[in-house]
Amino acid sequence: QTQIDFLTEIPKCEHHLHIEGTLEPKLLFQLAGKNNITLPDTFPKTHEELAESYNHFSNLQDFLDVYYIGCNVLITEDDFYLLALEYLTKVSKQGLKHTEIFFDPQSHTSRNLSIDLVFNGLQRACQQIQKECGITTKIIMCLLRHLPTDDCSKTIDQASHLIKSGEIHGIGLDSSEKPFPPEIFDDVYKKAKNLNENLRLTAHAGEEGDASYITNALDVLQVERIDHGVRSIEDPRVIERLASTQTMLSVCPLSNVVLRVVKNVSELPIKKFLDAGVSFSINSDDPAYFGGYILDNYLEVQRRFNLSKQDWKKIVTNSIKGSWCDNTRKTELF
Ligand code: ES4
Ligand code: ZN
Repeated sequence: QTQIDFLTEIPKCEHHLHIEGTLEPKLLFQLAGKNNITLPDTFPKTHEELAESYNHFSNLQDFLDVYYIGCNVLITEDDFYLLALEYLTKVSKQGLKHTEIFFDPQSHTSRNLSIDLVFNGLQRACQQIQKECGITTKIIMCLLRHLPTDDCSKTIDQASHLIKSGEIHGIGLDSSEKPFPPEIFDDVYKKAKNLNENLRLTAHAGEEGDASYITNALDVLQVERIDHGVRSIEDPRVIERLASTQTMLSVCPLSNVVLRVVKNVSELPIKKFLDAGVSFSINSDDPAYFGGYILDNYLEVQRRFNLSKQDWKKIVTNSIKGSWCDNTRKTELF
């Protein structure tokens, strides 16, 4: 059995995937044409040039500037449906069993699209793929931390029916991490949680920001998971806390290389997390921009760390445990 077969066959769960980050360059230009969207003059003119430009991001903001331009080509419910269906179809062939999908409503409501239009398109793709391939999904709404908290609060209002019904299963916090620390969003998170006590909470922290961002996300926002979190390794007290509370980190190896958090995947604290008993999952973040989907991220970790079957069993078990599917589904996955 080759390593590719082994890593394809193990039951994988994804917890850190921005659906807008699955917009492949080809589809970006197709949708821009169909929807009559004018791209900036300085934007690459072909999908090949666009894809090539992704090799030259120097940080998170560089990437976000392109990512938000990409968001602008998504207009109709079918655009969101097609986007999600293409992602889910790809990963169904990579042994993905369960995925928790982030979307950024503010990138769309700012262009006068409704949250329902975006959500319905995504949900339709999720329901179809569950029927056809058995992949389970949860949809998580992310707030853009570079926007005023009032705007984030308004977004919670606009999504309140979906939060109350549980169709939006969780809240996350993304976009430029610095200088927007988690504690600014204290009231916004409280307001969301008050709509539904079963609402799950997460936040990006400890990618660009230091370990104190992780501590504040846990203490102030009361999140139960941390997205990225790799800078936890800089503070032994944070490592001890993550391990003792079994708080899962959603680590994104290829993302960290493309956005220059590390020079290559071997610099990530994967072995240190395993040794310290810190729970983490492996994820693709924005696969159309970062050079690979879920399996590519697993393969790169294996290429750099040559983990044992026992290590992989631990990673798979922790990523099932840390998933926000129900216990019946978890039992199926184990
Ligand atoms: C993101 Cl990698 C990353 N970090 C923060 N916000 C994001 N939105 C999409 N990808
Ligand atoms: Zn992310």
